[in-house]
Amino acid sequence: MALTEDTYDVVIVGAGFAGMCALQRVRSQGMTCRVFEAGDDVGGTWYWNRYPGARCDVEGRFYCYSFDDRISHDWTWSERYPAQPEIYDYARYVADEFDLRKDITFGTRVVGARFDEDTDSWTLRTDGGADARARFLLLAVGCLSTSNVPELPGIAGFAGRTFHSGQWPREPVDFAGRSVAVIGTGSSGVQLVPQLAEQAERLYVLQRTPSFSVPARNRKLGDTEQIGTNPTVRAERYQAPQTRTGIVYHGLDPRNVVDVSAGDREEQLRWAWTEGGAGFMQAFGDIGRNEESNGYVADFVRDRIREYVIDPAVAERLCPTDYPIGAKRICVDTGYYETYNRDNVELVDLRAEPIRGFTPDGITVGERTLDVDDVVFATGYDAMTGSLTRMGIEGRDGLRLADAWAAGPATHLGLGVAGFPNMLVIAGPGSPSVLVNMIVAIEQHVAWIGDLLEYMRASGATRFEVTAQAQDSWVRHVNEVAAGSLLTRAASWYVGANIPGKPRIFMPYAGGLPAYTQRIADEVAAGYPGLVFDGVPGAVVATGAERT
Ligand code: N01
Repeated sequence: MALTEDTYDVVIVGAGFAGMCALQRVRSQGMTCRVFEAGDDVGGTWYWNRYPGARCDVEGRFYCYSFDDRISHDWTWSERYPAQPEIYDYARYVADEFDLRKDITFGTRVVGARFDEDTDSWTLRTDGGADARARFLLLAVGCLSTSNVPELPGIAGFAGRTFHSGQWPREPVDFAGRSVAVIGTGSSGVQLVPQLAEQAERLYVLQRTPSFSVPARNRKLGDTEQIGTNPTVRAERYQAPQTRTGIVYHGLDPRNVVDVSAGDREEQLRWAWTEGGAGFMQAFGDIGRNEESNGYVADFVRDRIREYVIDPAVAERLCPTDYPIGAKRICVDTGYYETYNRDNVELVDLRAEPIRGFTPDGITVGERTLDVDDVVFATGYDAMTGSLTRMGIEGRDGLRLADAWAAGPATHLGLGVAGFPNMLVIAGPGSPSVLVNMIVAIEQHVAWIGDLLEYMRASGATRFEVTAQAQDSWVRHVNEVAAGSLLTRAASWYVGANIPGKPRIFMPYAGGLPAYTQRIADEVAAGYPGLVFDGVPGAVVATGAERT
């Protein structure tokens, strides 16, 4: 039974970058809004991921809002790739500038949401008892927010400390003099390993699948390289949404790798490697599409690994060989491969020595037990759907989102879900989200959603719902686009392969921002043909055709 049940126009779940942006937008439209956030502060990913080395792999000048000049022009990034504390500070700065906290309930998790057909509204249950009702439900829970901690035998009996990269303690953790195991070598592990190697007495890196990683080439930024001081930097931030990834890169060669000479290929890849960062994957036009081209680039990176790592056997174990480069999210590192040249670091190849279980003092791999004081899980997330399907969302006729998505997520344009009226997902499955600059993706969705709510206010509609036909058609398109790339060729979290039992569906939209932007603009221009408003198809309203 609810202690209180307040009523709002909009309830937003999550106060990360998506939730904050959405709150500011709906407020500016004169709507009442309440945000529920499980953490004690704003920031989302950048609130939770406080692990040593946590850093953005998008340059700061692109990793900031553009919807209001104040919060982009007045902010200064100290480094090319800002570290977690600075991004968290930025989130707090934005919250202060717009006085966002007064509409956010912190330390409160939404544990149920039910659509009421009689009132066209959602009723939310929270673990704090502060329940709420709202016409619209906006889900801003993040794509990588439900941590994956594998169920390994004996873990409950392990006497040491355990951590997950995405639930890092707020107070600093001291690893000095300790024997530490890191499990996982994705983006989080690749960032953690060099830092932990500096602190710990002994570091074991437990690798199941090696990652391709590109050096970040991080550096300090000067006063003249900021959005507020440099017109070129500013112009590029505003140009970013028109690019494929939401980031402006320079010096890219639009030609296909297979169409250039070996000399030109080497020169361009060396240049991109020296530039550093994820832009390496854009060095040529077809790295993500053509297997042969991709192979050349993967060979180039494997050669760099062999250069960096002194022990040839270790270097070979660090070389990915069974998936195309980029099919798992490319990692961006500072000193990752070089760390394996340290005497206190050992790479444990779990393919040769699988984890058999935990003892009170360590981890048994293959035929030996590693004595460890601390275990750091860098084992990733139940990505894109985990936080949504665990929230107890029930749409029309009691349909549970977890059931509706049992065979994989299905959305219309990555925004709405058939059977779940008045509910919108920000940067959810079926949208570019994790494949592009997340801030650009978020701002785009928030603007589209704001326009939809305004359209409904103007037309007096109280309910919208995605049609099953529009959703099926979008899901087909998302799958077709993914099949035309190499992205489906790895057992990645993009396809849910990291979570036992999760359906293998490629979840984000791989067509790039321009195609997606055009598609969602077309939907608006055509009067929302994929939606039904108060029982009337949007296309009928738009064309003025007779209502039946
Ligand atoms: O997680 P991951 P992440 N036994 O899923 C291994 C973003 N991000 O937190 O590949 C042993 O990529 C797993 O092995 P395998 C970014 O989008 C960004 O690192 O499944 N190992 C893998 O090595 C990124 O892609 C930034 O065989 C197990 C690792 O754990 C996403 O978040 C920084 C295992 C998980 O890698 C997720 O990255 C950090 C098991 N049972 C994160 N289960 C930046 O901006 C899993 N693994 C830089």
